[in-house]
Amino acid sequence: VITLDCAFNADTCSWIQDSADHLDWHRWYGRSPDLTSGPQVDHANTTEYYLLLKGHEAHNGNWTARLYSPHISINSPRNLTFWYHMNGAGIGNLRLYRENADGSKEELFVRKGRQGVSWEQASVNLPVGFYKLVFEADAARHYSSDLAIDDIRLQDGPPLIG
Ligand SMILES: [Ca+2]
Ligand SMILES: [Ca+2]
Repeated sequence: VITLDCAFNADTCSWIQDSADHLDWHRWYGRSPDLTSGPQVDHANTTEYYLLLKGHEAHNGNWTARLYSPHISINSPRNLTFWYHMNGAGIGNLRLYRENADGSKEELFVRKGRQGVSWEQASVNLPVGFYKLVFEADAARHYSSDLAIDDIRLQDGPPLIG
């Protein structure tokens, strides 16, 4: 059984950092290092962890950080929720897409630029199929561009089989 659920408080659960991209997400707690972007606390408003893209690391051409799920089989449409924090003048893009076995991709969610001061919840429909999910983020500037995600949860339904 595979779970996509993750609060990032102990580790990244089943989610895997891509080693073929340019940089990694950081598991971080408390205030993000950029003073004009990023969250103060994780989504649960605790001293626990979230996942952070450090904008000053990311702003170098089209540098991205990706996070992969394991292969999953979705046999009937499912709903995935997660929380994101995108507050800063230099915020780039946050994408969630599916990557199929043949390498083709389909975007499921995208936000571009500043979205407000608070954590916001995303609700994404996962289509039927066999694929990996990929979170991908970048930065528009090297400052004011820290971007965070937290609390991924697959909503009601049967356990996932890889
Ligand atoms: Ca958390
Ligand atoms: Ca990486």
